[in-house]
Amino acid sequence: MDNKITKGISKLLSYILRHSPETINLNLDENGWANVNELIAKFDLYDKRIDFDLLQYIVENNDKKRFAFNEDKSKIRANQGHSIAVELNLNEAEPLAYLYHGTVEKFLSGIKTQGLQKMGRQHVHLSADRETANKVGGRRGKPVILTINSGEMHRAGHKFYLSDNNVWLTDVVPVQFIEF
Ligand code: HQG
Repeated sequence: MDNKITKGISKLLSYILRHSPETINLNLDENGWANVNELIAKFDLYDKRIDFDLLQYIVENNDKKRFAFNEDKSKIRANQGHSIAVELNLNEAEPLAYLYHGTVEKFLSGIKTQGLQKMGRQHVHLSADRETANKVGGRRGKPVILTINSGEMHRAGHKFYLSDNNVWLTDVVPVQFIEF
């Protein structure tokens, strides 16, 4: 399967399933699930269409496992990253002592005054290793990696969640838990 085509479709799917289902008049339930047949029928963006095989290929091969089917593959959703309000029933989990956040220089002054905020998303996104954080920060320019004292944060009562595709999520990271 052509990588460029699947990457383009995957980006559009992220947009639809995380941010803007109304663009194609798609219904999501309160847990973020879309009906697969409805999605296939309504998906028509920039002359791009999808069928079940392509959708299945993307779910299975997406580099960050961004999407998941339900058991009988009649429904699909994004595993994390939503800006629209959906209840993902995320698994609460105890983090390792340190997690990482990749960002860029221009955001540091804001982060130093307000800590890490969820900005447009439902959670602050953290990575288990520096390499992943480096990629996340690299989307915006030269990456700056912040080390989060997640063990200490957890002991202080902050909740952490681990998404099905292994992204660590939390509501806010107060500045005292960030090593710059
Ligand atoms: C920054 C991608 C100023 C924060 C990635 C980040 C990730 C602040 C940006 C996932 C701030 C928000 C999420 C503050 C945070 N002042 N700037 N107080 N607090 N920021 O995209 O973590 O490919 O919402 O540092 O791989 O970059 O879409 O978050 O730079 O997992 O699956 O505000 O998105 O995954 O940006 O990325 P985002 P993120 P996907």
